[in-house]
Amino acid sequence: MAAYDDDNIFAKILRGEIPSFKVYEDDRSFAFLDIMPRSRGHTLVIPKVKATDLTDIGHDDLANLMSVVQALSPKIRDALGAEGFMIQQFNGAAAGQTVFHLHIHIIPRWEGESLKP
Ligand code: DGP
Repeated sequence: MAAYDDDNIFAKILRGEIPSFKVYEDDRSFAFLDIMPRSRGHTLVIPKVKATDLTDIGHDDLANLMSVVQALSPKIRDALGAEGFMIQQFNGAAAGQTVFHLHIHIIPRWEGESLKP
């Protein structure tokens, strides 16, 4: 696994160097709308600690991150009137990861509505 790159896009978003549409923030995590949404309200949740992927974060930080995902997901679903939500997370370029700061996708879903490509 490559070393964490301080200039990855999400690190720049965390530092406020690149704008984002903030959905939630606390002292350990940040959530914002995905720029290439697969459905309305597609949100990314990231830890503030430097972690390239799931293998690069401590248990306590991961537990905190997933607690935020658990709390935020139904709120996003209900705010949008969605009927469900998908959680996705990619590790490594071969698996489809394109930004190498750990992130969890929350993708709201509606019955019969296809995901955007
Ligand atoms: P992946 O690494 O495949 O899990 O996907 C990264 C996601 O990050 C992808 O859905 C698009 C999103 N993304 C990439 N660059 C930006 C950006 O500058 N701003 C925002 N809000 N999202 C981004």
